[in-house]
Amino acid sequence: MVTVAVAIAGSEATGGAGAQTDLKTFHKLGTFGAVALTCIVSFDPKDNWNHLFVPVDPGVIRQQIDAITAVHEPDTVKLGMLGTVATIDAVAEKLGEREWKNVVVDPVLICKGQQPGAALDTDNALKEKILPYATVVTPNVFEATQLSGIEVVDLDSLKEAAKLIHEKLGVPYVVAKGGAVLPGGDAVDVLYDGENFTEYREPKIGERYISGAGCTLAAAITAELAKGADIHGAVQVAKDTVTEAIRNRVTDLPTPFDEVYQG
Ligand code: PXL
Repeated sequence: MVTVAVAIAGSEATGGAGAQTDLKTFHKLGTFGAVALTCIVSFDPKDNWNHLFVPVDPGVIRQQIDAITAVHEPDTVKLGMLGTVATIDAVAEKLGEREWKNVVVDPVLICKGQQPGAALDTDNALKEKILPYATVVTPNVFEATQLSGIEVVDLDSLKEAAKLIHEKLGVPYVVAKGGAVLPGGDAVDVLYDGENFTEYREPKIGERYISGAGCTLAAAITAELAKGADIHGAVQVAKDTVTEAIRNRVTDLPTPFDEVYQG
């Protein structure tokens, strides 16, 4: 029988990040992907590739989730960009209506181009209404700093932040991504499972920012959990998958970033 993996995520039109990348990653790892779109992001070629952001009507988000759950009865979902408090409310309501075995939350905080004033509200709503449903959360350095309240500057503080997020916000598994941001030759991500830390490291690749790496990692964890992997195995496969997608990245774009490719 086919294994279904669900993403509740935003569209990033150029195909590097968001729902497009979630689907490619689900497919790559042998799962059947379904998506409920939360918002539509267009990088603006006339404005330094800033993000143009349009939320999907909360009623339409509910309808999409209802369709997916009625057709597939999935038990594993990834949450990507939500973007507004109204979206968070709709998604939280739907998450609460049925049992999910694995809820992987990529806590994408506000993106460029949204109203800065909305950031705090969205962050707080994510913490209060979405993270209680999370079984896994995958913050990057910036998000780990925001969620833990301590500034992440190196591997030790990344680990400390992961532990604090587990303890303060009650998320069973925290995958804190140092990625290419922290000092050192390796891109190091850390899993805190409530007792132990596991490090996943690979040599850093290239010099440019790569769009879609975080989405790929969280989507790959989701696909593996949907197939029945345990969390340590899922994060290892996800690290391998994102490293390969970075190696195969799309380069020579007019943007100041490259884009991951899972092909
Ligand atoms: O990579 C984070 C991300 C997630 N979701 C959407 C995005 C982005 C970044 O551009 O546009 C829809």
